[in-house]
Amino acid sequence: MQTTYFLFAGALVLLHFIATSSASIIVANNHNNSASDLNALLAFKAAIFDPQRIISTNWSASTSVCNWIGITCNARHHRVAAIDLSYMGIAGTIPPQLGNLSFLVRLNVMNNSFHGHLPTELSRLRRLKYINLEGNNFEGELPSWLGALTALRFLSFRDNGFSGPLPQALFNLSSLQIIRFTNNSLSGYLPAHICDHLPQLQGLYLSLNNFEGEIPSGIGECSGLQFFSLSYNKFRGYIPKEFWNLTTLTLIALGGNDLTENSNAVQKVSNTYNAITGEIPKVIDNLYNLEILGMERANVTGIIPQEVGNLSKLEVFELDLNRLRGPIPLKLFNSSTVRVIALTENDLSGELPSTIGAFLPNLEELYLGGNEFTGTILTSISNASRLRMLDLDTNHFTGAIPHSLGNLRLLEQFDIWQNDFSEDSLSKELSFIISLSNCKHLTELWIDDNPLNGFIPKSIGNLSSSLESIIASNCGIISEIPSSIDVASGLEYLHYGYSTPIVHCDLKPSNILLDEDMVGHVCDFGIAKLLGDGESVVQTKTLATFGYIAPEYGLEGLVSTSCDVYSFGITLMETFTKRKPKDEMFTEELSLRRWVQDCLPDSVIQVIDVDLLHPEDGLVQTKINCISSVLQLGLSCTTDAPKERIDMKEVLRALQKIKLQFIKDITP
Ligand SMILES: *[C@@H]1O[C@H](CO)[C@@H](O)[C@H](O)[C@H]1NC(C)=O
Ligand SMILES: *[C@@H]1O[C@H](CO)[C@@H](O)[C@H](O)[C@H]1NC(C)=O
Ligand SMILES: *[C@@H]1O[C@H](CO)[C@@H](O)[C@H](O)[C@H]1NC(C)=O
Ligand SMILES: *[C@@H]1O[C@H](CO)[C@@H](O)[C@H](O)[C@H]1NC(C)=O
Ligand SMILES: *[C@@H]1O[C@H](CO)[C@@H](O)[C@H](O)[C@H]1NC(C)=O
Ligand SMILES: *[C@@H]1O[C@H](CO)[C@@H](O)[C@H](O)[C@H]1NC(C)=O
Ligand SMILES: *[C@@H]1O[C@H](CO)[C@@H](O)[C@H](O)[C@H]1NC(C)=O
Ligand SMILES: *[C@@H]1O[C@H](CO)[C@@H](O)[C@H](O)[C@H]1NC(C)=O
Ligand SMILES: *[C@@H]1O[C@H](CO)[C@@H](O)[C@H](O)[C@H]1NC(C)=O
Ligand SMILES: *[C@@H]1O[C@H](CO)[C@@H](O)[C@H](O)[C@H]1NC(C)=O
Ligand SMILES: *[C@@H]1O[C@H](CO)[C@@H](O)[C@H](O)[C@H]1NC(C)=O
Ligand SMILES: CC(=O)N[C@H]1CO[C@H](CO)[C@@H](O)[C@@H]1O
Repeated sequence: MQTTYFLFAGALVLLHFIATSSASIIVANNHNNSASDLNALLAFKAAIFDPQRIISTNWSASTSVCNWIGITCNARHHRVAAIDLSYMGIAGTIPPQLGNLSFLVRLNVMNNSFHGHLPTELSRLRRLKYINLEGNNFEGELPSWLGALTALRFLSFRDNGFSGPLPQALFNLSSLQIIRFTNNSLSGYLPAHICDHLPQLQGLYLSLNNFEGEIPSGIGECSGLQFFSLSYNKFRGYIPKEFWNLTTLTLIALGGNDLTENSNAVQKVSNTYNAITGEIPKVIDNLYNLEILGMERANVTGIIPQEVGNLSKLEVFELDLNRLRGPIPLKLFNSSTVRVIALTENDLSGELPSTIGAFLPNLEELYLGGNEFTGTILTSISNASRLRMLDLDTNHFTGAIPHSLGNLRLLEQFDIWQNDFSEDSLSKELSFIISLSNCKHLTELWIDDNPLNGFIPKSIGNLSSSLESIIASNCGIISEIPSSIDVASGLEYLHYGYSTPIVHCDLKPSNILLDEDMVGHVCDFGIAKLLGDGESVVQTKTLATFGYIAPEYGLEGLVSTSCDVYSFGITLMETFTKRKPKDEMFTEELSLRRWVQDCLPDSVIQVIDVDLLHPEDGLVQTKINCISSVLQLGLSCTTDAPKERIDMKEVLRALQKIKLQFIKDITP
């Protein structure tokens, strides 16, 4: 009997050995894990398409699953607790066997190409706290079994193809903190008592779906809500007044661009493109942690309440495209935190406060265009020294534009067109533009439909730095002439385009910017001068650049439009000889001008930059003739006596003639 027993036990051992021998290594190496973890992951491996062969080579049955890439086991049971296959460039489906990973707490397959439906078996994952399926191609309705995942805290299906309504059971998951369904095809209504069983809810992200109906007043019960995102849906109606009681709200991103929730410091109310109607309630002051208030196109009306001044952390205040009326509360201009004030396209009115800018140390963007504001634009605006964008267009501002705006070193864009400025104050704009020369970042200037806009370049480089590349290019001289013409016509406009002539005073190649289309623009009005009524010459300190400066300006400080003509002539000579006036070959006796003069016309080839000639095209003589004419023009621009110089109108005509002649000569 005893023997028999022994034999039986031995047979059992043997049987066991035989049964497991094919998988013996697996069992031996995973003896701490349940076999079902292994089987589940092997089933997962089989369901994954892995072009980079990361999973297929790493998930080897000869090592413990706990050492597999993307797998983390818990310390106590050595069971699979987390799967993180994010950003692995893999595709495939989630197999039902994954529901056997009964210790699974985290599942993250973010940013891959998984597709298909979620298997019902996942409902068995009672320990699951974190599901991140973002950035895949999952589809189908949101399963109601999600309601069985009672430990769930974080649920993100962002950027997938889920459709249909939100399952009611979802709103029973009392541990849920984050629900993120941004950018799917979900539809239907939000439940009236959305928050009743979600005491922990911190973030609700539903932007970029097809939800409709009203925002339920029950939202006011989500007393811990910090992040709320509903934009790009079809919501209608009022923002419920209970909403404004959510003093914990730190990010209410109802906008499509709400993807920066990585920081708790981001605090935002954004309500872009909804048809929510109503007034901004006074309880706005409860939102004392609010940093961003964005309600563009939310169809809100009423006035901006004084309480906005209580938002002591406010950084971004965006209420464009609404129907707000009345003045802007003064307190909004007394904020040390605010960076953006955007109120374009409302019916706001009144004057801007006389201290505007004085108490806005961090203001970078101020958009007030398309309202009914009146009064003058006050010089104190330049106290907002970080201002980059200033948009005041389409209002009823009058008076002059303050020169102090030139102190706004960071200004990139200034727009004040379509206001009620008189002709007189418009001419004052010119001196204003000159004052903007410090604004090195200025790329857009909208004052009026006047061509001075063209003087502020959208540059990619300037003439001296791109000279070489142009010359190296096959364009040869044909591109030099047009950009010289651009510059000449710019100067001609400065000199004659207005009742008050402007003298640039510092024309030189490095102040000519070429844009993408190789169109030349004059820039750097740093020392430009406005000639007053009837004045043709003013006396001033000399600040211009040696070598390009007209003698009467350099010696006596006499400024007239002829100074620009002189500088232009030197610039022309430099362009076509590729010699700077300060080149070491020049001396007191032999200046660039003198050198050119001595060689014209017979030895002109000695001064021409040979790189312009490209002998291979057989047009050398034509080009020499053309450049010869240009250099002759340069000489006419640079006579010592200003009275003997031609003016910019003549320069422009001459250049155009040279160009036409050249085109005629090279056209067969
Ligand atoms: C199994 O668990 C023991 C402790 O219980 C540990 O020492 C051993 O490393 C584990 N083996 C594997 C393969 O995880
Ligand atoms: C799998 O990847 C992990 C983590 O990168 C690594 O430690 C392990 O050695 C790899 N195993 C195999 C068999 O390649
Ligand atoms: C795992 O899951 C599959 C499919 O859901 C099931 O057929 C199987 O019995 C489960 N158990 C084990 C131990 O693999
Ligand atoms: C929405 O998700 C899709 C992928 O499902 C992605 O291609 C698209 O860029 C996303 N849209 C936005 C606005 O993020
Ligand atoms: C939600 O929970 C409540 C109370 O526990 C229960 O009465 C209700 O049936 C649940 N609803 C769903 C859809 O699970
Ligand atoms: C807002 O909260 C206050 C006090 O916390 C309460 O008295 C008031 O009724 C609430 N308002 C709404 C609309 O829920
Ligand atoms: C804005 O609200 C008004 C009044 O509630 C309504 O008549 C109008 O149609 C709304 N506009 C939009 C674009 O929803
Ligand atoms: C908000 O502002 C109003 C009016 O400016 C003021 O009376 C009120 O005390 C402020 N509330 C808080 C909480 O600071
Ligand atoms: C703005 O702040 C200044 C300086 O702190 C203060 O003198 C002024 O009264 C404030 N204005 C408003 C409207 O709060
Ligand atoms: C604001 O600017 C004006 C003029 O530009 C200046 O006189 C004044 O001192 C500035 N005030 C502050 C508070 O910076
Ligand atoms: C023009 O280019 C030169 C050389 O790159 C540079 O030193 C100069 O600052 C530039 N001028 C302007 C106005 O950008
Ligand atoms: C679908 C998707 O989100 N793809 C992104 C995955 O991550 C890489 C690298 O971060 C991105 O370049 C892809 O756009």
